[in-house]
Amino acid sequence: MRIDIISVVPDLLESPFNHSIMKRAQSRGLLEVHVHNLRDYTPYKQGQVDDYQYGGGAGMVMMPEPLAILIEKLKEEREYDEIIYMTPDGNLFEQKTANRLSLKNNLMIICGHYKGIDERIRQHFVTMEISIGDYVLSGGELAAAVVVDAIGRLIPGVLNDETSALFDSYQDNLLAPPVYTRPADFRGWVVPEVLLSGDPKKVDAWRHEEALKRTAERRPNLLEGE
Ligand code: 6GU
Repeated sequence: MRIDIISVVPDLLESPFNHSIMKRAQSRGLLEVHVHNLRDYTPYKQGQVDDYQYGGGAGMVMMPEPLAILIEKLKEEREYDEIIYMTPDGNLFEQKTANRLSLKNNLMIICGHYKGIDERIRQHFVTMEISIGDYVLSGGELAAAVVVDAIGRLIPGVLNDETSALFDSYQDNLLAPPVYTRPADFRGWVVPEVLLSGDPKKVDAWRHEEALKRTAERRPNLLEGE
C-alpha cells in the first residue's frame, strides 16, 4: 500500500511511521508513506497556502490552488482508491473503517489546518472525510498518523502473529481482556490462577468473560451493536 499525505507541517509526520510496527511495515515493502509539503506547490509568494475567508470572520482557510496542483500531480502518477480529508466534521473513524482501508492500494490523505480547506476541494477531489473523535485538534496531522497506524498494522504480513489483530479490542465489538506477565506474584499481587492452569479452554473462557465484563462496564454501547 502507498499512502501520500499532504501537509503544511510535514515535520509533524517525521517520527510516527519510523518506529515499531510502522517501520517494519515499510522495511518489509508492505507500506510506503510519502509526506508532501503543500508549500512546495503553491503558485503564490512566500509559500502562501491560506487566506482570509469570504464573508468575513476569524481564521484562515487553505486556498484551493496549491491543493489542486498537488492533488492533480499525484493523481497523474497513480490512481487513488480514496482521497481522504482529515477534519473534525468528518465521519467517525472506527475499526471497520480501518479494516476496509487496509485492503486498498493507494490512499491520499489531506491534513487540514486553520479553519479547514476551501469547500470546492472537498466537493471536487475528496472522496472520504474522516474525524478521529469528538474533540478538536489544531491540525489533521496527528489524526492522519492515527489513521495510518490503524490501517498499516492490518496490512497482511505486517503483524508477525497473523492472528493477533483478530483479538484486538473492537475487532469483535469487545474490549480486550486483562493481560499479565512474569512474575506470577508481584508484591503479593497475584496473577489469576486460571492463566497458570495450562488449560487453553479454561483460559479462553476466562478471557471472554473478562472481555464481556469490561465492555459492559466501560462501553455498554458496544454490546448493543452500536
Ligand atoms: Cl481529523 N482533525 C482535526 N483538526 N481535529 C480533529 C480531527 C481531525 N478528528 C478529531 N478532531
